[in-house]
Amino acid sequence: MTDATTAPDAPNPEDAAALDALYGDFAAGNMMPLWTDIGDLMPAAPHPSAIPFVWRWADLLPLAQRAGELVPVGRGGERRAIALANPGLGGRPYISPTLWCAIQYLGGHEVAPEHRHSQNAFRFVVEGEGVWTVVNGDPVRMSRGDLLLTPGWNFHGHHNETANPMAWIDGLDIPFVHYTDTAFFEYGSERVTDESTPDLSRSERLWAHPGLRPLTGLAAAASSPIAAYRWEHTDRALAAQLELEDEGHPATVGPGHAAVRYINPTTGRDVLPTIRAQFHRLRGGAATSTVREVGSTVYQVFSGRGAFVIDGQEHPVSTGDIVVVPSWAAASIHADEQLDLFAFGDQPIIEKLDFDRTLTEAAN
Ligand code: 1HN
Repeated sequence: MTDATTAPDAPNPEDAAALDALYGDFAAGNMMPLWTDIGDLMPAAPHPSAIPFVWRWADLLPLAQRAGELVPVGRGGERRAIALANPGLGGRPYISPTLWCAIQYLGGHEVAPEHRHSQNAFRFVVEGEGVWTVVNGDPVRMSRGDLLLTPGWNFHGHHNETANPMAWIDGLDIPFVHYTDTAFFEYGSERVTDESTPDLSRSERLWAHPGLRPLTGLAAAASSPIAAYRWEHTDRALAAQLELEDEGHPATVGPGHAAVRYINPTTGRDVLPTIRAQFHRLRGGAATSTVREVGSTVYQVFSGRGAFVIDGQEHPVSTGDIVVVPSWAAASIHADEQLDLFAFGDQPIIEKLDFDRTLTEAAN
């Protein structure tokens, strides 16, 4: 028999009082013992606070339009950008723990002033035209299906050449930069520094020729020197993969699933040091396997209809809808008709730190 005074795991009253005092002194000393405060910091597998979530373009665009009528764009606010806030992230304007995603809206003839920041950014255009983004003085046309890059610390502003408004999505590594206290910001010119509207930026004229790099640019750069990845090239690359599959040559990542990664031509690696950008095309009726991957990924439907199945829950999607897949969520994509998807994620960070893992679940 044991009693309260002899049980090995029950402290005697003096010990209990001493333990309380110890915990009180830990708290007073800004210390936290591991044995009571590990919380969810050591899960057996990632257990994200971010949840799988879908924002509908049909909801986002009218709200951005209303902001366009009510809220001016200019110095101070800088951008009419409305962040997509993951409901699991406690009211922060983050779509995932590392990524920011916003819909940005620029009315006819409006100008978003120049500035620069250490955060890396890109824009992707699901519809519309007429805006040029000026990156380090180089005017870059923004058109449907284009991926536009603004690597960290490049001055950039946008101007709308037309009388029609335009909306697009922005992706940035704002949360990661915030957690790591690596943010710097500086204002630039209130107007864009070059209001010309060339079809191609100087960066594309120098760099965007397949398999060729200028001999004036042989050093590896952390970010891609190509300011715009044009839809005609992306579309052609994806179409070719599916044609080759039809001809019996292995070219797709899975049956009826063509995919490309946007790359930095100076390294062959991701376009930005913190953000991966890819594009997927699924034939109507095709589906991907169910995959878990460390790191978060955001998709925007460029065209078509289908569904994401994330952790067993089905989310139907159509053009413009934005889907976030948190780290290690089990996700597959199904196409009802040809489904074109732009995707971005934080995998360059994960891979540089050697935290990358993927798990493809057995088909059932
Ligand atoms: C920014 O500079 C842009 O340049 C978009 O369009 C969104 C969100 C936070 C901070 C800076 C842009 C941004 C941003």
